[in-house]
Amino acid sequence: MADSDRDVDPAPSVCPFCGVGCGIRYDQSSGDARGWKGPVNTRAEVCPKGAAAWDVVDHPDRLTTPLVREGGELVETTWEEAFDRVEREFTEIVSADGPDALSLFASSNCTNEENYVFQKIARLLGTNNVDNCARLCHSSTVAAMHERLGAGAMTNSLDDLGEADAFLVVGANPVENHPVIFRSYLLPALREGTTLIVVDPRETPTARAADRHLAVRPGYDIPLLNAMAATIVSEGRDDGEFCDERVAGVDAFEAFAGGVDVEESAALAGVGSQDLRDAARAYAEADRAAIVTGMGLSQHRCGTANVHALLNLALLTGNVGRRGSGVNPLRGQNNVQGASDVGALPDMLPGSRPVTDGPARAELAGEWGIDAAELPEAPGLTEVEATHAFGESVRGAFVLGENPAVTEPNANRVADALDELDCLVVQDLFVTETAEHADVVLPGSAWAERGGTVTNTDRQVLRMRPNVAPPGDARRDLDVLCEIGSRLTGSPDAFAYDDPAAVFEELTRVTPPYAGMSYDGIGTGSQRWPFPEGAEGGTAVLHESTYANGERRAQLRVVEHVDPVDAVGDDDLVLTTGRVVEHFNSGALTRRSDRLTRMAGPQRLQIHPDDAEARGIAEGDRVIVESERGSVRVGVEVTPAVGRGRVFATFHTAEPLVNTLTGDALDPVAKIPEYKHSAVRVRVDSDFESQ
Ligand SMILES: Nc1nc2c(c(=O)[nH]1)N[C@H]1C(S)=C(S)[C@@H](COP(=O)(O)OP(=O)(O)OC[C@H]3O[C@@H](n4cnc5c(=O)[nH]c(N)nc54)[C@H](O)[C@@H]3O)O[C@H]1N2
Ligand SMILES: Nc1nc2c(c(=O)[nH]1)N[C@H]1C(S)=C(S)[C@@H](COP(=O)(O)OP(=O)(O)OC[C@H]3O[C@@H](n4cnc5c(=O)[nH]c(N)nc54)[C@H](O)[C@@H]3O)O[C@H]1N2
Ligand code: SF4
Ligand SMILES: [Mo]
Repeated sequence: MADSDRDVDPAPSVCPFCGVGCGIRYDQSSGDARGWKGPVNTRAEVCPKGAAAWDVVDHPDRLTTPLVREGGELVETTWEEAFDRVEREFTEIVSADGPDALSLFASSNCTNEENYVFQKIARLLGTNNVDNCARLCHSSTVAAMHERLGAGAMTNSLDDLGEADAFLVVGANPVENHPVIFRSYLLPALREGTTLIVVDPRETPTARAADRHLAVRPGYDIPLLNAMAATIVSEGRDDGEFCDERVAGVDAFEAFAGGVDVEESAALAGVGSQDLRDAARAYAEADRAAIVTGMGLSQHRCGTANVHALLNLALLTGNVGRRGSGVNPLRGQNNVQGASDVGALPDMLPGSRPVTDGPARAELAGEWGIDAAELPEAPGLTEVEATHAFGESVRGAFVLGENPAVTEPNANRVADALDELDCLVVQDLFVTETAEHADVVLPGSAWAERGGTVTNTDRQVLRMRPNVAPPGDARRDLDVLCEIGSRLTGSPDAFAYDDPAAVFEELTRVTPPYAGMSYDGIGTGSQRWPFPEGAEGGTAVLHESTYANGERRAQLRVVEHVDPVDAVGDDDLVLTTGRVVEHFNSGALTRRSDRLTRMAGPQRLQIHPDDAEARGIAEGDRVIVESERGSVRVGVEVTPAVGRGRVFATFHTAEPLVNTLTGDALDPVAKIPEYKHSAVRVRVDSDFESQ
């Protein structure tokens, strides 16, 4: 399968998909991608996506030359003309409306170095309008954990999770979405007797592996988690010693918990009260219990509050700061953790320090040779807020390695918004659904065509290495961004890096958790943040004697249920969206792999047999699914696994475009969209039947 025109070098690199960070590389004997024994996939194991990763690299649809829009059409052009166009149009926008009229979408699919350079462009231009799609996945988790514990990241390492006596998995489906974590880190513990409790509306493959499955009503995790906390408190199963030493606000929380009606809360959450109590006991009785969490909790208009309610359980039971415990958000893309660590966020400088933090501003300005006063101080727009401002306060956007036309909520609105821009620049591997709206499309580099570092879900910084040169005239993302930065800011010196290692060296100086790391030191292993001197390889378990914010105690928090935004009428069903193992996010990459597409089969709306029957829907029918925002046509799979009153679809396809159905409501703190609760009506597509 190797592209015969390109020389290949099977240097160890990192899988471009999920945040597990498996080591993969080109394998000459098979002409395909293969795992190598990396720091995470220590036996060289990979999942079906990792195994198919080469399909993307030498795919015939790859962009091999820049494109610009002329007379309404995207036409091929030279790099010089493409760069000139970006420079001219963005400079005009900045002169007319100021730097905040630009918005930069960074990429969790790109390296730390690329994201660092990208946010440097924004900030040297004078705007904090830079964000990455961590916004769409764990921004709520990060907000709650950062506030309560001082660090928005997995509290524990994958290695020590296996020591847990119980796993409480809330709103995550690691069997499909973090397969190597499930198989290599969780499953061995389950085989040794660790209890698995899963809270998920659907009977997912993860739920099927569970000892206890609470099929929560979508959007009703707070009553469920509060009732678990109330059970723990009323039965005296909290860890008094830990609460005395490491927790604050215990009395107020216990008073609140005393007032929680477990029966009523369980009914509201759609689960049996006995099942709920048993799950609470199983979690609290375990000597070590680890929470694993994901999108089912985070992607709600009450995402941050959801995570606050979850953190209460860990604090009450003393399951923080010890091996085999903690609160562990499994991160999305291979570098969603790093993109945020290095400052591709509208409110944070590198190192998760607020854009208003005086010492951090001074440090960054010193490194960049500017006056701290030149750095923008007002927090910028988050991704979804930015699309709401397209054509109004935002006139130009640069989208690096993201496909918002498919992945942002309320897709009809997003498509219109993209067209409202004076200038949209997209840097990608393919002419994606987003690139179809662009004025300039820049051909970037795939995973196997770059060097640099990514930070995986358990805070390990890993190195990618090029296996092959980019195809045709495509260029390495970092080289493209440095040229753009140099032209837009008029400071070529600020972007004159010899290689990714030079960028890494700079970023370690201004990103405190990465201080002391080195490119050579990482080698084919990893360095984990925080990385204090003497802690070999970094710190596995956070919050051991003090929390990451230096505090000895973390607060318990009273959290009240928030009703979902969409009211659910009598004939409505609740749509939740999510993932399957074979496809990745917008599907821009995996839909182009024939083997993955074959394995996954066509997109299907899952519907319960009772709900199907009530609507005269049978297996294999095509249906129209309609929300207040729009409608899609899709085939159905009739299955009890989805639960009564609920339907499920993935968002991996452009046709049907499931995000046509989702809404614009945002969590007030983290600005994460409501992807997991939309009221929809479903009916047979009679046009289709009659065809
Ligand atoms: N195969 C594959 N792997 C991936 C990805 C992919 O697209 N495909 N994407 C990567 C990315 S970017 C991310 S962020 C991660 C996400 O990984 P996960 O967090 O596992 O993602 P989801 O499948 O979106 O959602 C998890 C579960 O939440 C459940 N859920 C829905 N609503 C609720 C609710 O109200 N409460 C609760 N408790 N659960 C609910 C869904 O049924 C679903 O099973 O995966 C990463 N890995
Ligand atoms: N309904 C619904 N919608 C969701 C979610 C959900 O659960 N339900 N989940 C949300 C979540 S958690 C996330 S993270 C987002 C993901 O949203 P996106 O980030 O928009 O999705 P991806 O498909 O990962 O987009 C990556 C793009 O980058 C390109 N790309 C990949 N690698 C490279 C590279 O190395 N260089 C360059 N230049 N380009 C590259 C790909 O071709 C693709 O077009 O979707 C969100 N949308
Ligand atoms: S588990 Fe994630 S990182 Fe590992 S091979 Fe699969 S997609 Fe890639
Ligand atoms: Mo994500």
